[in-house]
Amino acid sequence: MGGHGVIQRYREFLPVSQDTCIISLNEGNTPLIESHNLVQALGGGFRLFIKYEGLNPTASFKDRGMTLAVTKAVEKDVRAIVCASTGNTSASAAAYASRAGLTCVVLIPEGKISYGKMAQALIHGAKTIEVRGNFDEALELVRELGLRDDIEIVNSINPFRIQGQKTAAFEVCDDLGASPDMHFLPVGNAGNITSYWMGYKEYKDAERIESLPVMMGWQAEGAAPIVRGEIVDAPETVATAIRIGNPASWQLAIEASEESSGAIDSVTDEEILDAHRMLARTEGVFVEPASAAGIAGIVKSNARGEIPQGSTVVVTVTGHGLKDPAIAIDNSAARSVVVEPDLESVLNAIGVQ
Ligand code: AN7
Repeated sequence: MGGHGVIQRYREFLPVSQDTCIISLNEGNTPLIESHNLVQALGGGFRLFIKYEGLNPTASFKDRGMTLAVTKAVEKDVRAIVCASTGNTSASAAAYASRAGLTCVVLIPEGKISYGKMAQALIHGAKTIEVRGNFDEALELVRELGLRDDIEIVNSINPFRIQGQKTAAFEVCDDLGASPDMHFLPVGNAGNITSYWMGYKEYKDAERIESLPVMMGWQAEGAAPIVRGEIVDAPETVATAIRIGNPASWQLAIEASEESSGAIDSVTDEEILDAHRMLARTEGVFVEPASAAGIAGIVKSNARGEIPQGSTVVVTVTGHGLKDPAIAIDNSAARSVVVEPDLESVLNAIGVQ
C-alpha cells in the first residue's frame, strides 16, 4: 500500500516503523527543472532550478506532509481529520482521507478559494464548510475542534505535516548532488519554509550535504504579517493560497530566515501576476499565483543584485496553474478568437495569407 511515496523513500528520516501502514498516493519525486530562458530574460548570472511541486498527486506540495499526517492519524485510530485551508491543504486532506477511508472535514474562507481546489474537496467527499471569515478565523475554529480526541488536525500545526514536507529539501539535494546556495519560496502559513529548513539541516547533520542554503521567503504585500511584524486582520491578495494574516509557523519562519542569513520579504500582486505570466511564457511551467510569489522574489532580488554570480538557486513552485484557471485566463496576454469553419478564416486569424 505504501507504494513509492516520500515515506517509503525517506523513511530513515521520518517517524515511522516497519509496521506502519503507509497511506500514500505516490507523492513526491517531483521534477527539478533547470531554467535557462527565465534567467536569460532577467539577465542573471546564476543557475536556476524550478522544483515543480504542482506535479504531486493533488497538484500541490501539501501531499508530502499529508501522507505522513494521515498515516499517523490512521495509526492513532482516529475516524476523522479536519483542517482549515486556503484550498490546497483541504484538497490534499480530502484525497488522502478517501485513500484511508477516513472522514474529512474542511473549513475554508467563503468565496476565497479557487475553483479547482473547491472541486477537489467536493469530489473526494470532504464535509466542506465555508466559513464567513478568513483563513485565520477558520484555523482558530479548527484548533477548538482538535481538542476532541476523535478528530485529528492535519494543518501544519500537526508536526507530522512539517516532517513529511521536509522531504522536498532531500529531493533537491539528491538531484543537485549538493545543497543549493539560495532557496526561494512563497510564504503563507510558513509551514513550508520551516520544513525545507528542517530538511536541509537534517541532511547536513547526516553528512549528505556540506553546506546550507540561504532561505528567501516571499509573502504577498497585502498579506505580509511576518514582513510587517504584526498580525494582518484583513489580508488581501490575488494569490488566495497565501491570503493569511497570522501564520501558524511565524516564529519558525523567522528562525529559518535568520539562521540561514536569508530574508522574508514581500511582493505586490502586480509583481506576482507578472511572474505568473512570465514563468508560463518563458519556461512552459504553469503555476498558481501563490507559487509565482517565489518567482517574483527572484526577479526582485536579482534586480537588487542580491543573487551572487555563479550561484545555484532553487525556487519551489508550490501548486499547479490549473488550480486557478480563471486567474490564468484573466492574466494571459493572449486572447482566443472565434472564426467561421473555413480555411481562409483560420489563415486570417493566424495572420498568414
Ligand atoms: C500554492 O492550503 O495554507 O507557507 O491552507 O497553497 O507552508 O503555508 C496553502 C499555502 C504556498 C504557502 N503556495 O505555504 C492551505 C495553505 C501554495 C499554497 C503556500 C500555500 P505555507
